[in-house]
Amino acid sequence: MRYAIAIVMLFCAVQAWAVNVVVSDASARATAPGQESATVRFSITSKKEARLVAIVSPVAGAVEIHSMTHDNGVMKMRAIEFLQLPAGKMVKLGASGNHVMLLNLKHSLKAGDNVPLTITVEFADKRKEKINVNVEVKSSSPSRNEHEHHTH
Ligand SMILES: [Cu+2]
Repeated sequence: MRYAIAIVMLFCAVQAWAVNVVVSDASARATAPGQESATVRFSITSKKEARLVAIVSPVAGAVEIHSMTHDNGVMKMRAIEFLQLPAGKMVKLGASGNHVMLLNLKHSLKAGDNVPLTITVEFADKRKEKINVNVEVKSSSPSRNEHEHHTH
């Protein structure tokens, strides 16, 4: 098993020259029974100026990019159509600030699961690139005060 992972990683390293967009540290928290949404965290770096325009996952009815702003001391979230990716700069999507939500989950996320995510990025010349990502589901830690969803 460990050997197989090493081969996959080597393969990725060899392929890296052809890739314009790199996504790393993709993770989500295990969901509680009945929980219909989950936040996905990842870091994304595009070599060229681009926009993150779409995300899909087979486990979610919809995936949204959310931005969070402070408005007179009140935290507000809204879905945004795209996220700007400056050339060469790592953009982090976490539990606060800009984040990605899996909505209408088709089944609960269990620790140890891998959830596929397909991220579409559009470059200035309108060319698009799709990046397939495996999101690692980690056990939820109730001790940490995290951004849980919430009604919009
Ligand atoms: Cu949200």
